[in-house]
Amino acid sequence: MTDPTSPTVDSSTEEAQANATSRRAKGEFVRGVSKFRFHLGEDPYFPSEPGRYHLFVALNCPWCHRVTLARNMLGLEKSITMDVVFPSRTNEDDPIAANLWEFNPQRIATLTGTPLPECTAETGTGKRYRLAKQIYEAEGSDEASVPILYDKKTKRIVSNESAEIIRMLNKQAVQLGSSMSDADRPDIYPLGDDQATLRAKIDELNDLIYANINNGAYKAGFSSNQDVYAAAF
Ligand SMILES: N[C@@H](CCC(=O)N[C@@H](CS)C(=O)NCC(=O)O)C(=O)O
Repeated sequence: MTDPTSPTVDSSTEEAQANATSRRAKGEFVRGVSKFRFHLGEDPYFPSEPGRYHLFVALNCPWCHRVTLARNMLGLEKSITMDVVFPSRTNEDDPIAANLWEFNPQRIATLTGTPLPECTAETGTGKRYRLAKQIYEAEGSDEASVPILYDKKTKRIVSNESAEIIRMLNKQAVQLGSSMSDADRPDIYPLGDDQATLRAKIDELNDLIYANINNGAYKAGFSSNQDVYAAAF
């Protein structure tokens, strides 16, 4: 079997990258392209099996949010395990670096003065990494984002692109071990020939929501130039 080194990229789920370097230099937030784009159940390296795959998420991240919603709606909570990072990233005094997602169930939340019960240690890789970035580093990647769909068997990242993760979970729900009957489980991206119009509508809405709402918050919030901020806002 070929080692999965050439992921297939679905260009419909990303921002235009033209002149990204100069746009960034002018203060614009230009989201990079997610690099792990394998297809669960289609790439022979990643067959669909119950209990094999794992998600790393932040509950306050809009991209993770849609993945965790899909996992629940499709009855995959038991067959796809999941770890949750602390909702604030690492501080300036972190021994590795600031602004990274951290698995730290002991970390105290400023607002409550207590740990957060939903936060977990990292249990997917077997290494108990403290930082999501370390999961990428093990693959030679400099990315650091969540969500991550991870294969516990091969210890490889399958995908870090939420729109594609959702479609894969939907398509492979039965093979992945959904606890719901076919009658009860919603089909959130119907693949039948007669559903082409609905799929086109979902894709169109996803492009609109991705660029203007989910990523829109970043384009405004992370711009470092007032005019760029105003335009994004
Ligand atoms: N294309 C990704 C975007 C994920 C993303 O940007 N996640 C943010 C959290 S809301 C993140 O982890 N950013 C940290 C980074 O990119 O270093 C997806 O939709 O899955």
